[in-house]
Amino acid sequence: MDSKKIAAEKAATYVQDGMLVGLGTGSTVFFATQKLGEMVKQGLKIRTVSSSIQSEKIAAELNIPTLQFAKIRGIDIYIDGADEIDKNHYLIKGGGGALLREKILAFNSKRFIVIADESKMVDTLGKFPLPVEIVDFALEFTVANLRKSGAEVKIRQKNGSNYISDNGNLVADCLFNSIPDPKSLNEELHKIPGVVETGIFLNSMVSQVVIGYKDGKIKEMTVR
Ligand code: A5P
Repeated sequence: MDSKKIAAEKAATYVQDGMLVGLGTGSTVFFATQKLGEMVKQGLKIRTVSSSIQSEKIAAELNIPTLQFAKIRGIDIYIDGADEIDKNHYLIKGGGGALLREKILAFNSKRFIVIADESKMVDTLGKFPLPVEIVDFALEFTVANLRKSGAEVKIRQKNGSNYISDNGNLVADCLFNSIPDPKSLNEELHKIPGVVETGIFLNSMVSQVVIGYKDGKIKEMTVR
């Protein structure tokens, strides 16, 4: 059984008629979007806003109504994956490069449901390199300051060039190995001029975590 699919389809059951739904980015939320596509076909009335151009395209192909990001004021439910989830439900996100839009959606949603397979659960964040969106024109200054914070920094590449986010920025993948205090690190990184957003998502943004297991079981944790 696909553990990502199990978690994603469970999250889709929380979507109801009339909701404005935030759709994340990645291979886990892909299954939730597919499920919502089936539900829309059967008559579910929702509107969606996506955390990436890629996700918006997938939703549109499934005939799920999509809205422009800039026009949205509030979201009922936001469904998205994560790269790591620690025991206190802090997250690393942005492996797919969509962290800025993802954080705006998570922050502005009544309910944020994180979906993942069991491999994403960790005691302490940091083995997954933390994605940090940075401005292009101050690249060297910003990378030097990220290194001072203790990270091994690599500028994300795609097809032999720097990866450019949907917002026209670069992504610095910062390997810390261990992030025992995600809240403090997030504050420290935000003090660096040139940092647009970090992939640390505070647990105060998370409503619920749904984990899918290989044996078909689901674990749901209510965070707030
Ligand atoms: C996208 O930028 C990310 O935050 C994803 O939500 C995260 O990388 C999880 O992706 P998968 O569901 O593909 O593991």
